[in-house]
Amino acid sequence: MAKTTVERPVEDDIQSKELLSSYRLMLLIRRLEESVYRKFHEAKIGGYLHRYDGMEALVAGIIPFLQIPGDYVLSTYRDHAHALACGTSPRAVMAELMGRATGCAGGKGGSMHLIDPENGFLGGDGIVGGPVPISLGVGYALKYRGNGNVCVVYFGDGAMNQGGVHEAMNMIGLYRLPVLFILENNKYAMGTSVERSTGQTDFVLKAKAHGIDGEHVDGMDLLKVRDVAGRAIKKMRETCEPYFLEMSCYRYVGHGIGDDNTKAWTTYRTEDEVAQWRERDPLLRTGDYLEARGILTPELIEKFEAEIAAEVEDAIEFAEASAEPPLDSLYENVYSK
Ligand SMILES: Cc1ncc(C[n+]2csc(CCOP(=O)(O)OP(=O)(O)O)c2C)c(N)n1
Ligand SMILES: [Mg+2]
Repeated sequence: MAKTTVERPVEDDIQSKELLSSYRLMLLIRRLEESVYRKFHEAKIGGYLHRYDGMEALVAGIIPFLQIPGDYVLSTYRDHAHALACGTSPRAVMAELMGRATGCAGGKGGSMHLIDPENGFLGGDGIVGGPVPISLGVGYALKYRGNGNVCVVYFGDGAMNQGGVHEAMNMIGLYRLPVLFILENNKYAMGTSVERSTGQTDFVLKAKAHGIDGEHVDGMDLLKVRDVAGRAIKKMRETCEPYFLEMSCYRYVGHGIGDDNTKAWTTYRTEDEVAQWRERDPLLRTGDYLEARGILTPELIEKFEAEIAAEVEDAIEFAEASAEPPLDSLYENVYSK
């Protein structure tokens, strides 16, 4: 018997395509982070690094809504995902991690300082809370230009205890600048839980104290993130107002590469806690959602996995074959001209 095809509204098709592409982006981020862990332990990557495993929906559900060029993204040191979501190639990310001249910061930034202004990514930042005062300047410039552009700034629950963050938020609230705050509430700042570091654990209330409206979002749910962020960004373009999203999320591995990734629960979180959050993995949940609707199939997952494995391998080969920055470039780009 011939299969009957169900007519679906065009919006459904657009939504399906977007969801599929966000799913693939999350898979790329996860697989790249896993490869980065291996490469660090092979001593191919030096310095330090922080992974985004578990938090992928926070970039895959927001950054695709941005208009680049025009909009900007600022991130913390946990920034590989943000660069990839902005469109920085896996080659340029991997080469930067390996300190090569072909990296997106010319091999001088490393993991915490990926940057790609042409793709709207104004960089990661090793200073906890550092991106927020920068977003004040970016937001001011965007308001001044008046093109309806927005600046999305990512920062952590620990960063919310930094003085400079509140000074900047005060001014963003005062000047009504188009800054979208994405508070990555992954429950810990290194090994210190939110409950042990602040008397007010509701971060939206803290934003409201600065005259900035906001809401809580389940950051493990790609659809919810997309829904809230899509509406917020659309409104911000019309009103040129700041907005604040507290994203409840979780990092699956240790704080950084020095915090044993395989036994991250031994000191400050329990194995049970990690396992419970693993059940809410945004990749699995989005995959299940798409499979249930016939948008994703096991064959397509296999195809994505194969393509991504090749992309990551290509990035590694490219980085390893690239030269380190020449010694006489040491003083280049120290100051802007
Ligand atoms: C100004 C400053 N103080 C302290 C540190 C050391 N430090 C690095 S990461 C970190 C924890 C930040 O936690 P959070 O803001 O929740 O971000 P997460 O790592 O959870 O993404 C600290 C204290 C730093 N890099 N900068
Ligand atoms: Mg945190």
